[in-house]
Amino acid sequence: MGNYIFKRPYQSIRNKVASSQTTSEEVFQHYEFLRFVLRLPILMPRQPLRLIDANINRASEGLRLLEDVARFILNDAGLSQQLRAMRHSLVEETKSLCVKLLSQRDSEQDVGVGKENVIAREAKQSQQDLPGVITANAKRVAESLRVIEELAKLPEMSPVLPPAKFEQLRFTLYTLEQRLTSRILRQDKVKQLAGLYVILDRQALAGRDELEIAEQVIQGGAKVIQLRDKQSSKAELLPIAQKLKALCDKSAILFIINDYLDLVLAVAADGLHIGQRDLPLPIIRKELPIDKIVGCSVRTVSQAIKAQNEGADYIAVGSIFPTPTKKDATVVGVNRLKQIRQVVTSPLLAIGGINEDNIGEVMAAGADSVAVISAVLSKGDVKGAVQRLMAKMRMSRKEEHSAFS
Ligand code: TZP
Ligand code: MG
Repeated sequence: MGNYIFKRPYQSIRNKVASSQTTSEEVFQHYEFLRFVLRLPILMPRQPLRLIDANINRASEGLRLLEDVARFILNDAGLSQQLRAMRHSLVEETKSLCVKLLSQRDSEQDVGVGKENVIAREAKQSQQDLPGVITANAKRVAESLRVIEELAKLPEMSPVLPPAKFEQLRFTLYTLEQRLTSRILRQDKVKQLAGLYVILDRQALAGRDELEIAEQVIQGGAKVIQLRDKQSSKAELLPIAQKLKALCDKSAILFIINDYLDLVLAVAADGLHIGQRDLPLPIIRKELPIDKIVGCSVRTVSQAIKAQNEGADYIAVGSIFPTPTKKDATVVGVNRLKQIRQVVTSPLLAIGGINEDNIGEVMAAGADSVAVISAVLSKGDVKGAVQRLMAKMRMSRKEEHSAFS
């Protein structure tokens, strides 16, 4: 019978309970009758309140951790804002119970304090890395929300604690956990984009061996290689992509494929590069494993904002200068890069007509990195060309402004 909180006006019920074998359900019904007649407050069971209090605390602690990962590690304003909104709505939904919950808190008597249970042990084991920490905390939040949801279904609870709200929060969490984990899994790859990005355009290679040139590019110190071919069949490209992938893996270089989602999947490349006429980014995201990066080419400020909102891992802005490599490319100029830099926080890659003479200007305009074809592939000394471009890029990079840092 100690299950329910009795106040002085309910003394008669208390006496009745003490002197008979009345069940708690009967007590609850008596009380509900009196409550209706005397306009008394809703009777709250004591133990569920204690459980709800503990689980609200657990859920909001876990949410805070996820929010901080999004904010301080990923610098992702959108994601951290969504997690903060979730935490606030948890507080909002339970606000009316705040005093009652605090009254039932009895941390000193908590038999679970200081004891490591199986879940905690498993969580610790999986927390060796950041994705593990995220998974463990998201699980903790989901479990707590589920507990609150189940308790909210008790007849005496549901009027003040709508169970559907907690179910909704749980499903929002599942989506945010997936976004957070996939961002974390791609973060290291995105960081590598800070190095020079060399596009192995097979037409620009003009019959030279892709693998030999790729080796020189890697020796020069480039950090990303993209395979681009606007003419060959995918059947022709597949073995080339496989060899390049193996070489890049061996050298810890990122391997990106232009245009072809299916080739990325077939060779397990690190990512895909798309333009404005390729499949939309949200469709591509659904098809690619969550650890693959996607880059998107843009010409305008609105295209850049859209690419960022749709979750592009990097945005290629170009063509910055006129280029013989892509004669039909719209030349957008360095100013366009500056405009995009002002509104977009995603890593920006400048592309189009960039060489040793203008790379400094492009970096100063806000590029995080640079992608080149002819500045490397038109040179006899490929390795030397990469080294010189990288040296100039390093010189002009202002670390504190880099989206990769
Ligand atoms: N997209 C915009 S310009 C361009 C592409 C693929 C060509 C870049 O080649 P280059 O030789 O570095 O100007
Ligand atoms: Mg394309």
